[in-house]
Amino acid sequence: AAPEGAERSPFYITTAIAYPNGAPHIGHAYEYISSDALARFKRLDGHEVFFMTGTDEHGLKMQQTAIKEGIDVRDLAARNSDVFQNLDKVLNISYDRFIRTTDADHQVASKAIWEKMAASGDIYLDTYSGWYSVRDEAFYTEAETTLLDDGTRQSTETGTPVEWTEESNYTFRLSAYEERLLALYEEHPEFIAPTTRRNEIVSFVKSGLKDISISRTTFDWGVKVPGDPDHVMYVWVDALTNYLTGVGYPNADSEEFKKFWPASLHIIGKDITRFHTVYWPAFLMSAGIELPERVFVHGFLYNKGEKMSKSVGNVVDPIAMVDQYGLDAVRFFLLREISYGQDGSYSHEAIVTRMNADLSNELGNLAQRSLTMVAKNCDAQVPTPGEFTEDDLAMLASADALLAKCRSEFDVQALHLALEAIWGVLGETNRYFSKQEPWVLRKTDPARMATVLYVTIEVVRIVGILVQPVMPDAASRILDLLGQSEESRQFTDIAVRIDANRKLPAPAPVFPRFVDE
Ligand code: ME8
Repeated sequence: AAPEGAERSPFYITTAIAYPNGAPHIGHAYEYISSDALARFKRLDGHEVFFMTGTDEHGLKMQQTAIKEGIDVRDLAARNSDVFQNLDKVLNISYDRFIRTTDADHQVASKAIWEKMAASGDIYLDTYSGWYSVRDEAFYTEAETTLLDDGTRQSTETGTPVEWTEESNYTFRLSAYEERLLALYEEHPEFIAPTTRRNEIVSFVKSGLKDISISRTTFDWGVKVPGDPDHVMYVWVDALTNYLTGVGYPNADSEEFKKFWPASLHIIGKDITRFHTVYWPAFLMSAGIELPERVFVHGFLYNKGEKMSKSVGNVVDPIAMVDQYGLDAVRFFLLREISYGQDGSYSHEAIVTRMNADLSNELGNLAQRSLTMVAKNCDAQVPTPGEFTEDDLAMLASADALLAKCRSEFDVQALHLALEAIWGVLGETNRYFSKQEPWVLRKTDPARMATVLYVTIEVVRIVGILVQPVMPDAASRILDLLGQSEESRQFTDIAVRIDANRKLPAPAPVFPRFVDE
Protein backbone atom coordinates (compact mmCIF):
# COMPACT_ATOMS: atom_id res chain seq x y z
CA ALA A 1 0.00 0.00 0.00
CA ALA A 2 1.11 3.54 -0.66
CA PRO A 3 2.25 5.33 2.49
CA GLU A 4 -0.38 7.49 4.07
CA GLY A 5 -0.47 10.96 2.58
CA ALA A 6 1.07 9.90 -0.71
CA GLU A 7 -0.60 10.77 -4.00
CA ARG A 8 -3.40 12.77 -2.51
CA SER A 9 -5.46 14.75 -5.03
CA PRO A 10 -4.95 18.51 -5.32
CA PHE A 11 -7.52 20.48 -3.32
CA TYR A 12 -8.90 23.86 -4.38
CA ILE A 13 -10.99 25.63 -1.76
CA THR A 14 -12.51 29.12 -1.92
CA THR A 15 -14.44 31.50 0.31
CA ALA A 16 -17.04 33.92 -1.01
CA ILE A 17 -15.44 37.21 -2.00
CA ALA A 18 -16.74 39.98 0.23
CA TYR A 19 -18.19 43.33 -0.83
CA PRO A 20 -15.67 45.84 0.50
CA ASN A 21 -18.35 48.50 0.98
CA GLY A 22 -17.75 48.55 4.71
CA ALA A 23 -15.77 46.91 7.46
CA PRO A 24 -15.82 43.14 7.84
CA HIS A 25 -18.00 41.65 10.56
CA ILE A 26 -17.87 38.47 12.59
CA GLY A 27 -19.81 36.58 9.86
CA HIS A 28 -16.94 37.25 7.47
CA ALA A 29 -14.42 36.17 10.11
CA TYR A 30 -16.38 32.95 10.65
CA GLU A 31 -16.28 32.11 6.96
CA TYR A 32 -12.52 32.75 6.72
CA ILE A 33 -11.65 30.82 9.89
CA SER A 34 -13.71 27.78 8.94
CA SER A 35 -12.35 27.71 5.38
CA ASP A 36 -8.83 28.15 6.72
CA ALA A 37 -9.24 25.15 9.03
CA LEU A 38 -10.40 23.06 6.06
CA ALA A 39 -7.45 24.21 3.94
CA ARG A 40 -4.90 23.59 6.70
CA PHE A 41 -6.34 20.14 7.40
CA LYS A 42 -5.90 19.10 3.78
CA ARG A 43 -2.32 20.43 3.68
CA LEU A 44 -1.40 18.52 6.83
CA ASP A 45 -3.02 15.46 5.30
CA GLY A 46 -0.66 15.59 2.33
CA HIS A 47 -2.76 17.35 -0.30
CA GLU A 48 -1.49 20.14 -2.48
CA VAL A 49 -3.89 22.94 -1.59
CA PHE A 50 -4.86 26.15 -3.31
CA PHE A 51 -6.92 28.36 -1.01
CA MET A 52 -8.40 31.59 -2.33
CA THR A 53 -10.30 34.46 -0.78
CA GLY A 54 -10.74 38.10 -1.80
CA THR A 55 -13.01 41.04 -2.47
CA ASP A 56 -15.93 41.59 -4.85
CA GLU A 57 -15.44 45.19 -5.86
CA HIS A 58 -17.86 45.99 -8.69
CA GLY A 59 -21.56 46.72 -8.78
CA LEU A 60 -24.11 49.33 -7.85
CA LYS A 61 -23.76 48.84 -4.10
CA MET A 62 -20.07 49.74 -4.25
CA GLN A 63 -20.73 52.67 -6.56
CA GLN A 64 -23.52 54.05 -4.34
CA THR A 65 -21.45 53.68 -1.17
CA ALA A 66 -18.60 55.59 -2.81
CA ILE A 67 -20.93 58.40 -3.84
CA LYS A 68 -22.34 58.59 -0.32
CA GLU A 69 -18.86 58.77 1.16
CA GLY A 70 -17.78 61.26 -1.47
CA ILE A 71 -14.80 59.26 -2.66
CA ASP A 72 -13.81 57.56 -5.87
CA VAL A 73 -15.14 54.02 -6.02
CA ARG A 74 -11.63 52.74 -6.82
CA ASP A 75 -10.32 54.29 -3.64
CA LEU A 76 -13.19 52.87 -1.60
CA ALA A 77 -12.52 49.41 -3.01
CA ALA A 78 -8.78 49.62 -2.44
CA ARG A 79 -9.10 50.99 1.07
CA ASN A 80 -11.60 48.38 2.26
CA SER A 81 -9.97 45.53 0.40
CA ASP A 82 -6.90 46.32 2.52
CA VAL A 83 -9.08 46.16 5.63
CA PHE A 84 -10.18 42.64 4.66
CA GLN A 85 -6.61 41.61 3.97
CA ASN A 86 -5.59 42.91 7.35
CA LEU A 87 -8.38 40.90 8.97
CA ASP A 88 -7.03 37.79 7.24
CA LYS A 89 -3.64 38.53 8.74
CA VAL A 90 -5.06 39.00 12.23
CA LEU A 91 -7.03 35.75 11.88
CA ASN A 92 -3.97 33.86 10.54
CA ILE A 93 -5.75 32.89 7.31
CA SER A 94 -3.41 30.81 5.16
CA TYR A 95 -4.74 31.84 1.76
CA ASP A 96 -2.64 31.28 -1.35
CA ARG A 97 -4.18 34.16 -3.25
CA PHE A 98 -6.23 37.17 -2.25
CA ILE A 99 -8.13 38.04 -5.39
CA ARG A 100 -9.62 41.43 -6.14
CA THR A 101 -12.17 41.58 -8.94
CA THR A 102 -10.41 44.72 -10.13
CA ASP A 103 -7.26 42.65 -10.82
CA ALA A 104 -6.26 42.74 -14.48
CA ASP A 105 -6.39 38.96 -14.99
CA HIS A 106 -9.95 38.92 -13.68
CA GLN A 107 -11.13 41.29 -16.41
CA VAL A 108 -9.69 38.88 -18.96
CA ALA A 109 -11.34 35.83 -17.38
CA SER A 110 -14.74 37.53 -17.07
CA LYS A 111 -14.71 38.58 -20.71
CA ALA A 112 -13.67 35.09 -21.76
CA ILE A 113 -16.50 33.31 -19.95
CA TRP A 114 -18.99 35.85 -21.30
CA GLU A 115 -17.84 35.18 -24.85
CA LYS A 116 -18.21 31.43 -24.34
CA MET A 117 -21.73 31.85 -23.00
CA ALA A 118 -22.58 34.12 -25.94
CA ALA A 119 -21.10 31.63 -28.40
CA SER A 120 -23.42 28.97 -26.97
CA GLY A 121 -26.37 31.15 -27.91
CA ASP A 122 -27.33 31.70 -24.28
CA ILE A 123 -27.09 35.50 -24.22
CA TYR A 124 -29.63 37.79 -25.94
CA LEU A 125 -30.69 41.43 -25.71
CA ASP A 126 -34.03 42.09 -24.07
CA THR A 127 -35.84 44.72 -22.10
CA TYR A 128 -35.77 43.93 -18.45
CA SER A 129 -38.26 45.29 -16.01
CA GLY A 130 -38.46 44.18 -12.42
CA TRP A 131 -37.40 44.85 -8.86
CA TYR A 132 -33.74 45.25 -7.96
CA SER A 133 -32.21 45.19 -4.51
CA VAL A 134 -28.94 47.08 -4.42
CA ARG A 135 -28.07 45.68 -0.98
CA ASP A 136 -28.45 42.11 -2.27
CA GLU A 137 -27.30 42.95 -5.82
CA ALA A 138 -30.20 40.73 -6.88
CA PHE A 139 -33.26 40.91 -9.12
CA TYR A 140 -36.61 39.84 -7.70
CA THR A 141 -39.94 39.03 -9.28
CA GLU A 142 -42.92 40.93 -7.95
CA ALA A 143 -44.07 37.77 -6.17
CA GLU A 144 -40.78 37.71 -4.26
CA THR A 145 -41.37 41.19 -2.86
CA THR A 146 -43.66 42.68 -0.23
CA LEU A 147 -45.38 46.06 -0.41
CA LEU A 148 -44.97 47.98 2.85
CA ASP A 149 -47.45 50.34 4.50
CA ASP A 150 -45.39 53.36 3.49
CA GLY A 151 -45.73 52.41 -0.17
CA THR A 152 -42.17 51.12 -0.56
CA ARG A 153 -41.33 47.57 -1.41
CA GLN A 154 -38.82 45.09 -0.08
CA SER A 155 -37.51 41.64 -0.85
CA THR A 156 -39.60 39.23 1.19
CA GLU A 157 -36.70 36.89 1.85
CA THR A 158 -34.01 39.36 2.82
CA GLY A 159 -36.00 42.43 3.86
CA THR A 160 -33.88 44.78 1.75
CA PRO A 161 -35.44 47.65 -0.23
CA VAL A 162 -36.06 47.04 -3.93
CA GLU A 163 -36.45 49.57 -6.70
CA TRP A 164 -38.23 49.32 -10.03
CA THR A 165 -35.73 48.89 -12.84
CA GLU A 166 -36.34 49.01 -16.58
CA GLU A 167 -33.43 48.60 -18.88
CA SER A 168 -32.39 47.10 -22.15
CA ASN A 169 -30.07 44.37 -20.93
CA TYR A 170 -28.27 41.28 -21.97
CA THR A 171 -30.16 38.29 -20.69
CA PHE A 172 -28.93 34.80 -19.88
CA ARG A 173 -31.05 31.84 -20.92
CA LEU A 174 -31.23 30.32 -17.45
CA SER A 175 -34.58 28.70 -18.23
CA ALA A 176 -32.82 26.38 -20.68
CA TYR A 177 -30.84 24.82 -17.81
CA GLU A 178 -33.67 23.63 -15.59
CA GLU A 179 -33.45 19.98 -16.59
CA ARG A 180 -29.66 19.89 -16.60
CA LEU A 181 -29.50 21.45 -13.15
CA LEU A 182 -32.01 19.00 -11.74
CA ALA A 183 -30.00 16.17 -13.27
CA LEU A 184 -26.86 17.58 -11.63
CA TYR A 185 -28.49 17.65 -8.16
CA GLU A 186 -29.80 14.14 -8.73
CA GLU A 187 -26.58 12.59 -10.00
CA HIS A 188 -24.36 14.51 -7.60
CA PRO A 189 -26.27 14.81 -4.34
CA GLU A 190 -22.98 15.90 -2.74
CA PHE A 191 -22.89 19.03 -4.95
CA ILE A 192 -24.92 21.05 -2.41
CA ALA A 193 -24.46 20.57 1.33
CA PRO A 194 -26.02 20.45 3.88
CA THR A 195 -29.04 18.49 2.63
CA THR A 196 -31.56 21.11 3.79
CA ARG A 197 -29.96 23.60 1.41
CA ARG A 198 -29.98 21.04 -1.38
CA ASN A 199 -33.69 20.40 -0.88
CA GLU A 200 -34.47 24.13 -0.96
CA ILE A 201 -32.61 24.55 -4.23
CA VAL A 202 -34.17 21.47 -5.84
CA SER A 203 -37.65 22.76 -5.12
CA PHE A 204 -36.72 26.27 -6.26
CA VAL A 205 -35.49 24.95 -9.61
CA LYS A 206 -38.46 22.60 -9.94
CA SER A 207 -40.79 25.56 -9.57
CA GLY A 208 -39.38 26.92 -12.84
CA LEU A 209 -36.47 29.14 -13.82
CA LYS A 210 -36.73 32.48 -15.55
CA ASP A 211 -34.01 33.98 -17.71
CA ILE A 212 -31.89 36.50 -15.84
CA SER A 213 -30.59 39.92 -16.68
CA ILE A 214 -26.79 39.89 -16.79
CA SER A 215 -25.79 43.42 -17.78
CA ARG A 216 -26.50 46.98 -16.67
CA THR A 217 -26.36 50.30 -18.53
CA THR A 218 -27.30 52.80 -15.82
CA PHE A 219 -23.87 52.82 -14.22
CA ASP A 220 -20.40 51.88 -15.35
CA TRP A 221 -18.60 50.39 -12.35
CA GLY A 222 -17.98 46.88 -13.60
CA VAL A 223 -16.43 44.73 -16.29
CA LYS A 224 -17.38 46.02 -19.74
CA VAL A 225 -19.38 43.62 -21.88
CA PRO A 226 -17.21 42.45 -24.81
CA GLY A 227 -18.25 44.26 -27.98
CA ASP A 228 -20.74 46.55 -26.21
CA PRO A 229 -19.02 49.03 -23.89
CA ASP A 230 -22.34 50.71 -22.99
CA HIS A 231 -22.99 47.69 -20.78
CA VAL A 232 -21.20 46.45 -17.71
CA MET A 233 -21.67 42.88 -16.57
CA TYR A 234 -24.10 42.22 -13.77
CA VAL A 235 -21.82 42.04 -10.73
CA TRP A 236 -22.62 38.38 -9.98
CA VAL A 237 -21.37 37.27 -13.41
CA ASP A 238 -17.92 38.68 -12.78
CA ALA A 239 -17.98 37.82 -9.06
CA LEU A 240 -18.56 34.10 -9.60
CA THR A 241 -15.93 34.03 -12.30
CA ASN A 242 -13.28 34.89 -9.70
CA TYR A 243 -13.05 31.19 -8.91
CA LEU A 244 -11.82 30.56 -12.46
CA THR A 245 -9.50 33.58 -12.59
CA GLY A 246 -7.66 32.30 -9.54
CA VAL A 247 -6.46 29.19 -11.33
CA GLY A 248 -5.46 30.80 -14.60
CA TYR A 249 -8.63 30.78 -16.72
CA PRO A 250 -8.99 31.34 -19.68
CA ASN A 251 -5.70 29.52 -20.05
CA ALA A 252 -7.17 26.05 -19.63
CA ASP A 253 -3.83 24.53 -20.62
CA SER A 254 -1.98 26.15 -17.75
CA GLU A 255 -0.53 23.85 -15.14
CA GLU A 256 -2.55 25.43 -12.32
CA PHE A 257 -5.83 25.18 -14.18
CA LYS A 258 -5.25 21.53 -15.01
CA LYS A 259 -4.20 20.83 -11.45
CA PHE A 260 -6.85 22.73 -9.52
CA TRP A 261 -9.95 23.02 -11.71
CA PRO A 262 -12.67 21.93 -11.05
CA ALA A 263 -12.69 23.48 -7.58
CA SER A 264 -13.07 20.96 -4.78
CA LEU A 265 -15.07 23.15 -2.45
CA HIS A 266 -16.77 26.55 -2.45
CA ILE A 267 -17.54 27.76 1.07
CA ILE A 268 -20.38 30.31 1.22
CA GLY A 269 -23.07 31.66 3.56
CA LYS A 270 -26.72 30.78 3.25
CA ASP A 271 -27.90 34.03 1.64
CA ILE A 272 -25.96 33.38 -1.56
CA THR A 273 -26.82 29.73 -2.15
CA ARG A 274 -28.89 30.38 -5.25
CA PHE A 275 -26.09 32.26 -6.99
CA HIS A 276 -23.64 29.42 -6.36
CA THR A 277 -25.81 26.38 -6.94
CA VAL A 278 -28.12 27.60 -9.74
CA TYR A 279 -26.53 30.48 -11.65
CA TRP A 280 -22.91 29.37 -11.33
CA PRO A 281 -23.31 25.80 -12.61
CA ALA A 282 -25.57 27.09 -15.40
CA PHE A 283 -22.96 29.66 -16.49
CA LEU A 284 -20.29 26.96 -16.45
CA MET A 285 -22.42 24.48 -18.41
CA SER A 286 -23.10 27.20 -20.96
CA ALA A 287 -19.39 28.00 -21.25
CA GLY A 288 -18.47 24.31 -21.48
CA ILE A 289 -16.41 24.36 -18.28
CA GLU A 290 -16.35 21.57 -15.70
CA LEU A 291 -18.42 22.13 -12.57
CA PRO A 292 -17.04 22.50 -9.04
CA GLU A 293 -17.38 19.39 -6.92
CA ARG A 294 -19.17 20.85 -3.96
CA VAL A 295 -20.74 23.97 -2.51
CA PHE A 296 -20.93 23.94 1.28
CA VAL A 297 -23.31 26.46 2.82
CA HIS A 298 -22.58 27.66 6.35
CA GLY A 299 -25.15 29.30 8.57
CA PHE A 300 -25.38 32.84 9.89
CA LEU A 301 -23.93 34.06 13.14
CA TYR A 302 -26.15 35.91 15.55
CA ASN A 303 -25.26 37.90 18.63
CA LYS A 304 -27.04 36.14 21.50
CA GLY A 305 -29.55 34.94 18.94
CA GLU A 306 -30.20 38.41 17.54
CA LYS A 307 -29.39 39.57 14.06
CA MET A 308 -26.38 41.86 14.08
CA SER A 309 -27.36 45.33 13.05
CA LYS A 310 -25.84 48.75 13.31
CA SER A 311 -29.06 50.20 14.74
CA VAL A 312 -29.29 47.59 17.51
CA GLY A 313 -25.63 48.33 18.22
CA ASN A 314 -24.59 44.69 18.53
CA VAL A 315 -22.22 44.43 15.59
CA VAL A 316 -19.03 42.88 16.88
CA ASP A 317 -15.75 43.78 15.28
CA PRO A 318 -13.86 40.50 14.89
CA ILE A 319 -10.55 42.20 15.62
CA ALA A 320 -11.88 43.48 18.95
CA MET A 321 -12.99 39.94 19.73
CA VAL A 322 -9.50 38.62 19.01
CA ASP A 323 -8.03 41.36 21.22
CA GLN A 324 -10.30 40.34 24.04
CA TYR A 325 -10.04 36.53 23.97
CA GLY A 326 -7.03 35.75 21.83
CA LEU A 327 -7.08 34.35 18.31
CA ASP A 328 -6.95 30.64 19.09
CA ALA A 329 -9.83 30.88 21.55
CA VAL A 330 -11.98 32.70 18.99
CA ARG A 331 -11.15 30.19 16.26
CA PHE A 332 -11.81 27.26 18.56
CA PHE A 333 -15.04 28.71 19.92
CA LEU A 334 -16.56 29.37 16.49
CA LEU A 335 -15.69 25.95 15.13
CA ARG A 336 -16.54 23.93 18.25
CA GLU A 337 -19.67 25.74 19.40
CA ILE A 338 -21.53 26.02 16.12
CA SER A 339 -22.60 23.00 14.10
CA TYR A 340 -21.03 23.85 10.76
CA GLY A 341 -23.85 24.33 8.29
CA GLN A 342 -26.32 25.63 10.86
CA ASP A 343 -26.89 29.09 12.27
CA GLY A 344 -25.08 29.87 15.48
CA SER A 345 -24.94 32.33 18.29
CA TYR A 346 -22.10 33.81 20.25
CA SER A 347 -21.98 35.55 23.58
CA HIS A 348 -19.31 36.47 26.08
CA GLU A 349 -20.54 33.76 28.48
CA ALA A 350 -20.45 31.03 25.83
CA ILE A 351 -16.93 31.98 24.75
CA VAL A 352 -15.59 32.07 28.31
CA THR A 353 -17.17 28.70 29.07
CA ARG A 354 -15.45 27.09 26.08
CA MET A 355 -12.15 28.74 26.93
CA ASN A 356 -12.14 27.61 30.53
CA ALA A 357 -13.80 24.20 30.28
CA ASP A 358 -12.45 22.89 26.97
CA LEU A 359 -9.18 24.72 26.45
CA SER A 360 -7.90 25.51 29.91
CA ASN A 361 -9.17 22.47 31.86
CA GLU A 362 -9.36 19.64 29.40
CA LEU A 363 -6.32 20.36 27.24
CA GLY A 364 -4.20 23.02 28.96
CA ASN A 365 -4.18 21.45 32.42
CA LEU A 366 -3.55 17.97 31.09
CA ALA A 367 -0.50 19.16 29.18
CA GLN A 368 0.71 21.31 32.04
CA ARG A 369 0.30 18.64 34.74
CA SER A 370 1.91 15.83 32.76
CA LEU A 371 4.76 17.97 31.44
CA THR A 372 5.49 19.44 34.87
CA MET A 373 5.80 15.93 36.28
CA VAL A 374 8.11 14.96 33.42
CA ALA A 375 10.25 18.05 34.04
CA LYS A 376 10.54 17.34 37.75
CA ASN A 377 10.76 13.58 37.84
CA CYS A 378 12.07 12.41 34.50
CA ASP A 379 15.07 14.64 34.04
CA ALA A 380 13.07 16.85 31.65
CA GLN A 381 13.16 14.09 29.04
CA VAL A 382 10.45 12.05 27.42
CA PRO A 383 10.34 9.05 29.78
CA THR A 384 11.02 5.51 28.63
CA PRO A 385 7.83 3.48 28.95
CA GLY A 386 7.73 -0.02 30.44
CA GLU A 387 5.34 -2.63 29.20
CA PHE A 388 1.90 -1.16 28.39
CA THR A 389 -1.11 -2.28 30.44
CA GLU A 390 -4.59 -2.75 28.99
CA ASP A 391 -5.48 0.76 30.15
CA ASP A 392 -2.45 2.21 28.39
CA LEU A 393 -3.19 0.34 25.19
CA ALA A 394 -6.85 1.39 25.22
CA MET A 395 -5.82 5.00 25.77
CA LEU A 396 -3.32 4.97 22.91
CA ALA A 397 -5.80 3.21 20.64
CA SER A 398 -8.38 5.95 21.21
CA ALA A 399 -5.85 8.61 20.29
CA ASP A 400 -4.64 6.67 17.26
CA ALA A 401 -8.20 6.35 15.96
CA LEU A 402 -8.68 10.13 15.90
CA LEU A 403 -6.99 10.78 12.57
CA ALA A 404 -9.38 8.58 10.59
CA LYS A 405 -12.33 10.01 12.49
CA CYS A 406 -11.27 13.63 11.93
CA ARG A 407 -10.56 12.95 8.28
CA SER A 408 -14.02 11.58 7.64
CA GLU A 409 -15.63 14.48 9.50
CA PHE A 410 -13.54 17.10 7.68
CA ASP A 411 -14.40 15.44 4.37
CA VAL A 412 -18.05 16.32 4.96
CA GLN A 413 -17.14 19.65 6.62
CA ALA A 414 -18.40 18.49 10.04
CA LEU A 415 -15.70 20.49 11.80
CA HIS A 416 -17.61 20.58 15.09
CA LEU A 417 -17.85 16.77 15.14
CA ALA A 418 -14.13 16.36 14.57
CA LEU A 419 -13.49 18.65 17.53
CA GLU A 420 -16.08 16.84 19.60
CA ALA A 421 -14.26 13.55 18.93
CA ILE A 422 -10.90 15.05 19.91
CA TRP A 423 -12.34 16.46 23.13
CA GLY A 424 -13.95 13.11 23.82
CA VAL A 425 -10.50 11.55 23.81
CA LEU A 426 -9.17 14.37 25.99
CA GLY A 427 -11.92 13.60 28.53
CA GLU A 428 -10.87 9.98 28.45
CA THR A 429 -7.22 10.98 28.93
CA ASN A 430 -8.06 13.12 31.95
CA ARG A 431 -9.91 10.18 33.49
CA TYR A 432 -6.99 7.88 32.68
CA PHE A 433 -4.56 10.31 34.31
CA SER A 434 -6.66 10.61 37.48
CA LYS A 435 -7.16 6.88 37.72
CA GLN A 436 -3.47 6.01 37.27
CA GLU A 437 -2.42 8.59 39.89
CA PRO A 438 1.12 9.14 38.60
CA TRP A 439 1.74 11.51 41.55
CA VAL A 440 1.29 8.50 43.87
CA LEU A 441 3.34 6.20 41.59
CA ARG A 442 6.20 8.67 41.86
CA LYS A 443 6.95 7.20 45.30
CA THR A 444 5.59 3.67 44.94
CA ASP A 445 6.51 2.70 41.37
CA PRO A 446 8.52 5.27 39.40
CA ALA A 447 8.82 2.97 36.39
CA ARG A 448 5.06 2.74 36.16
CA MET A 449 4.80 6.53 36.59
CA ALA A 450 7.12 6.91 33.61
CA THR A 451 4.85 4.73 31.49
CA VAL A 452 1.73 6.68 32.47
CA LEU A 453 3.43 9.99 31.71
CA TYR A 454 4.67 8.63 28.40
CA VAL A 455 1.16 7.57 27.37
CA THR A 456 -0.31 10.90 28.48
CA ILE A 457 2.13 13.11 26.62
CA GLU A 458 1.81 10.88 23.56
CA VAL A 459 -1.92 11.59 23.51
CA VAL A 460 -1.19 15.31 23.97
CA ARG A 461 1.19 15.12 20.99
CA ILE A 462 -1.43 13.47 18.76
CA VAL A 463 -4.05 16.00 19.80
CA GLY A 464 -1.52 18.80 19.27
CA ILE A 465 -0.98 17.67 15.68
CA LEU A 466 -4.71 17.31 15.01
CA VAL A 467 -5.74 20.71 16.37
CA GLN A 468 -3.24 22.60 14.20
CA PRO A 469 -5.89 23.43 11.55
CA VAL A 470 -8.13 25.01 14.18
CA MET A 471 -5.59 26.61 16.55
CA PRO A 472 -2.34 26.94 14.62
CA ASP A 473 -0.53 29.01 17.27
CA ALA A 474 -1.54 27.12 20.39
CA ALA A 475 -0.94 23.78 18.70
CA SER A 476 2.50 24.92 17.70
CA ARG A 477 3.29 25.91 21.30
CA ILE A 478 2.11 22.51 22.55
CA LEU A 479 4.26 20.73 19.99
CA ASP A 480 7.22 22.95 20.96
CA LEU A 481 6.76 21.89 24.59
CA LEU A 482 6.91 18.28 23.40
CA GLY A 483 10.16 18.94 21.55
CA GLN A 484 8.63 18.22 18.15
CA SER A 485 10.49 19.69 15.18
CA GLU A 486 8.64 21.62 12.48
CA GLU A 487 9.16 18.66 10.17
CA SER A 488 7.38 16.17 12.40
CA ARG A 489 3.97 17.78 12.61
CA GLN A 490 2.24 16.30 9.54
CA PHE A 491 -0.59 13.85 9.89
CA THR A 492 1.71 11.02 8.79
CA ASP A 493 3.76 11.72 11.94
CA ILE A 494 0.83 10.72 14.14
CA ALA A 495 1.68 7.06 13.61
CA VAL A 496 5.28 7.52 14.77
CA ARG A 497 5.42 7.35 18.59
CA ILE A 498 7.19 10.11 20.46
CA ASP A 499 10.76 9.01 21.08
CA ALA A 500 11.94 8.42 24.62
CA ASN A 501 14.84 10.47 26.01
CA ARG A 502 14.02 13.51 23.90
CA LYS A 503 15.00 16.58 25.93
CA LEU A 504 12.04 18.86 26.66
CA PRO A 505 11.95 22.61 27.27
CA ALA A 506 10.56 24.01 30.52
CA PRO A 507 6.77 23.57 30.59
CA ALA A 508 4.62 26.70 30.27
CA PRO A 509 0.84 27.07 30.34
CA VAL A 510 -0.72 27.31 26.87
CA PHE A 511 -4.31 28.14 27.81
CA PRO A 512 -4.56 30.38 30.88
CA ARG A 513 -8.05 30.65 32.36
CA PHE A 514 -10.11 33.63 31.25
CA VAL A 515 -11.05 35.67 34.29
CA ASP A 516 -13.64 38.44 34.02
CA GLU A 517 -12.41 41.75 35.38
O1 ME8 B 1 -22.36 38.13 -0.59
N1 ME8 B 1 -22.99 35.14 9.45
O2 ME8 B 1 -20.50 39.40 -0.09
P1 ME8 B 1 -20.80 39.75 1.44
C1 ME8 B 1 -22.23 34.33 8.67
N2 ME8 B 1 -19.87 39.61 -2.63
N3 ME8 B 1 -21.89 34.63 7.41
C2 ME8 B 1 -22.31 35.78 6.88
C3 ME8 B 1 -23.09 36.69 7.64
C4 ME8 B 1 -23.42 36.33 8.99
N4 ME8 B 1 -24.14 37.10 9.79
N5 ME8 B 1 -23.36 37.75 6.84
C5 ME8 B 1 -22.76 37.51 5.64
C6 ME8 B 1 -21.33 38.70 -0.92
N6 ME8 B 1 -22.14 36.32 5.66
C7 ME8 B 1 -20.83 38.58 -2.36
C8 ME8 B 1 -20.26 37.20 -2.56
S1 ME8 B 1 -19.04 35.32 -4.05
C9 ME8 B 1 -18.71 35.09 -5.68
C10 ME8 B 1 -19.72 36.92 -3.94
C11 ME8 B 1 -21.37 35.68 4.56
O3 ME8 B 1 -19.64 40.60 1.86
C12 ME8 B 1 -22.14 35.65 3.26
O4 ME8 B 1 -23.09 34.63 3.26
O5 ME8 B 1 -22.17 40.28 1.59
C13 ME8 B 1 -21.02 35.43 2.25
O6 ME8 B 1 -20.69 34.05 2.15
C14 ME8 B 1 -19.86 36.22 2.88
O7 ME8 B 1 -20.22 36.46 4.25
C15 ME8 B 1 -19.58 37.54 2.18
O8 ME8 B 1 -20.76 38.34 2.19
